Amino acid sequence: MLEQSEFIKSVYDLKELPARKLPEVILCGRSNVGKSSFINSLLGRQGLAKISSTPGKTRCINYYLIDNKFYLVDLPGYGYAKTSQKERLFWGKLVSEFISSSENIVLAIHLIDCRHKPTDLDIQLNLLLIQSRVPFDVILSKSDKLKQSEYKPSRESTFNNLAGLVSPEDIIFYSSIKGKGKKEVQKKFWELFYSK
Ligand SMILES: Nc1nc2c(ncn2[C@@H]2O[C@H](COP(=O)(O)OP(=O)(O)OP(=O)(O)O)[C@@H](O)[C@H]2O)c(=O)[nH]1
Ligand SMILES: [Mg+2]
Repeated sequence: MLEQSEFIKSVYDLKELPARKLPEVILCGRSNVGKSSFINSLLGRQGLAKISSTPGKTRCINYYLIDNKFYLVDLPGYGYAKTSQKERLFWGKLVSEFISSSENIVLAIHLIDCRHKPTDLDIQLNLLLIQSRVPFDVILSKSDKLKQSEYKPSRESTFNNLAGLVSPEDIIFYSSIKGKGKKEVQKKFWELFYSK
């Protein structure tokens, strides 16, 4: 499981989506929240998805083929203040059109930094996923930055600010550095793609 991973292509225009249709798991969330790091740590392949300390690194939709079964799709992050208005609009449009029009998304992983409460753009994304009837999981990233006592408040503030979640306990904490949460995420992939 999650053994073979291969970069397929970068997409800047929805007309360029891969011709081969497969189920997709998409990674979405604010710029710098750790989407690309999540992909690398989950696959155990540092450097597969590009990471940088400069936010806004992922500027296009990147497709990775996993075990010849499904695509992991790294989406551009939103909400980086220094990005020009024109570029922000371009990415916002690309991501929202992608989510609302895709018929292949089986799961959206919405990453939120565990130290911050969901932003307005997180709330917009949450509503877009619900409207588009895309199943989603909320994962709190960078959990290595939290003290034990901060887990419960972090989970509750996320739960209280987003719609469509059944219980705060459904929210997973993840750390790309420590590997926390990896087993729980692997279990989800197992159930989606490998157990049948
Ligand atoms: N402490 C800590 N830092 C992390 C973790 N995951 C990512 N980072 C750091 O956060 C920064 C952004 O990570 P990326 O994976 O590039 O974030 P992204 O969401 O892909 O960003 P964009 O491509 O701009 O949308 C980098 O400096 C990472 O090293 C984590 O689990 N813990
Ligand atoms: Mg990225």
